Amino acid sequence: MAILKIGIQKSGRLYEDSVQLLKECGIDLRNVKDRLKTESDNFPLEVFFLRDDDIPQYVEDGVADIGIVGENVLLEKNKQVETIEELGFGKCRLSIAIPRNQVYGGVASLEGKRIATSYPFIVKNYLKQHNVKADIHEISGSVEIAPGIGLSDVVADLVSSGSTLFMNGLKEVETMLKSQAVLIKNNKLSDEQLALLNKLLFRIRTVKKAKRNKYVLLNAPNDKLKEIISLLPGMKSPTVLPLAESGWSSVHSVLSEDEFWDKIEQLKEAGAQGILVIPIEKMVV
Ligand code: PRT
Ligand code: ZN
Repeated sequence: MAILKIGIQKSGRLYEDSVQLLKECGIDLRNVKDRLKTESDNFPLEVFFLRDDDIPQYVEDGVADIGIVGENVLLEKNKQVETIEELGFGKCRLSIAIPRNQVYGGVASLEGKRIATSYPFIVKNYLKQHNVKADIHEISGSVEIAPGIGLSDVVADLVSSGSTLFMNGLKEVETMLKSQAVLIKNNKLSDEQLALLNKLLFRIRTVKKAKRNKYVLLNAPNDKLKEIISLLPGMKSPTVLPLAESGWSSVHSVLSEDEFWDKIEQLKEAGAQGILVIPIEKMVV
């Protein structure tokens, strides 16, 4: 029997969401805490808990067949693996930041500067693309304090809310990369493993789709029904049921997150009442 081995982060920012995603895919994991690896009882999946930096290498070597890792780490490590799905969590950007009191003069102004970063490979490529020569200082953590202690002039670091930069007197001036967690795979999986991976991918996409959509229930006066229905996409067409009160109907449909607020406003304007919005757990299309 084939089994799929997945590498996920042992602890840190991607850990919770990675375990949660597997759970939402209906994959039960035993004793997740403080283990190096665990197996699922109800899916042929073995889970390895690793440092995020090691995941691309493990997947390239086939020690793990697939893995969940940030695109920032993936690009930095530059291993021979294939990205198969964006997972929508662990979102951040890799940016250049300079002391807040300085005026930024574009990428060219980085010429000759000392740049502190944990991402030397990505930064080197970025500078090369822009024909800029700078002095890259690789440090493994607390990059944001480097200018304050005189170690560098600027930094290239991960940013999400921006508060770490702010608290250290820095401002973000260039975004080199937008990143999120992705699912990666080894290049030489067997047919049986690929079949398992497809099964897992189908579940992941089903969960992702559900998260992007909401189930909407509303009451509509029958004379406005046509207009209200025209606003709703639904999976095929909306479900319309008569209400006990004559002249009114209940309309059920699915709305995607992107258009959600606009549509709700339009529906209200068109005469919809008692609008209920319900999260969807799984969405198979
Ligand atoms: O132990 P291990 O090596 O596995 O973990 P780690 O310490 O290297 O990584 P970890 O857990 O900090 O991050 C794992 C991954 O989460 C990263 O590789 C990114 O893909 C993703 N991610 C998303 C982030 C952030 N957001 C983030 N904000 N990783 C780090 N940060 C740090 C950033 O370095 C800076 O220090 O958070 C600070 C900035 O946050 P804001 O909100 O103040 O801007
Ligand atoms: Zn790490």
